[in-house]
Amino acid sequence: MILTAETNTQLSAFAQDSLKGLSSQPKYLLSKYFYDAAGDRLFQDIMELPEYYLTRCEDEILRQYAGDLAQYLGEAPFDLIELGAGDGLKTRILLEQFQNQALHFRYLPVDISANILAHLQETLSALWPDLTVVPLEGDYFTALHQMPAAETPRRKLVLFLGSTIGNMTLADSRAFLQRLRVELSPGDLLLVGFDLKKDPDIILAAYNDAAGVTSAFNHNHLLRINRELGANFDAQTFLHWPLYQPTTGHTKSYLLSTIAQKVYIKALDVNIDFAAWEAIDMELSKKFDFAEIESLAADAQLKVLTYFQDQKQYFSDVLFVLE
Ligand code: AVI
Repeated sequence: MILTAETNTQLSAFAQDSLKGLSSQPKYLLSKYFYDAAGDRLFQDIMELPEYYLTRCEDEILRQYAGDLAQYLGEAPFDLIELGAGDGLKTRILLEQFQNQALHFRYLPVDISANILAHLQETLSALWPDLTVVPLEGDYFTALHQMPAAETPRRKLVLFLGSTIGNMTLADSRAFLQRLRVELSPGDLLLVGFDLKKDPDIILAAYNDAAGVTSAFNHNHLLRINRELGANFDAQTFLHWPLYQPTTGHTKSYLLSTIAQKVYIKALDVNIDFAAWEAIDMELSKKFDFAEIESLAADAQLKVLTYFQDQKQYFSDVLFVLE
């Protein structure tokens, strides 16, 4: 039987997207599905890797410039909204600084995972019992719409950290910023983490670590299809193959089927044929230059206020204001 996503409305979004991607030419899987419980743990491990400079650079930036950021906010109350808050680890640096300066704000972490939000709220209220935390569960834009109003209108500072914007195509990040802009008012601020173009060896190593954690992270996507959709992928027959393209700044991850094989997916009742060395496109992690960032800002009618950078100038948290 030939199944298509359109004729199988009872299938989960994960099943439909897996089917669509694995039936396409070339094959692809959506990187948003990396993050099941095992994927979350592997990503935590990635962030600790010596080669994965991104997290350390952003930590350094937030530590160094949290005080400068606070100066842009002034005395008036504001809402600190974080898109994709996760465990909120990096944001703790900002929360601490803002608390120490006795700024008046609510923290509104947005995440798709109710579990992560509950955990985050618990940790933060143990640390700072007086901090108002308003967790917003769901996708970014739905959550922003559901945001409970404060007693008086106040400025927003929206955080979109960790180079998550690099997991979108340039066209998608343009559309994302334009859509986000509609949710903001003049004077609102946006802080976005961009990984910058740099020596390709440094970039490639971050996605091809010696311990093989990034490879396991990619393989876990196939294992998730096994677990949740009853497939029989033999992950070891798929080779992790990252590439960096210096003109576009595209860091791509592929899994290559090292042999010709058929994989059966029970929940879909389909066989997927792989030719020897056929690739699955797994992920885009785009690296930016300043001209691209300026052009994204101009298209969303945002103005760059400042580029906060780490000492090595590998990464930038860019502060935008809506004019
Ligand atoms: C979540 N995201 C910003 C990571 C990145 O660098 O693109 C995901 C990742 N993939 C492999 N290593 C890390």
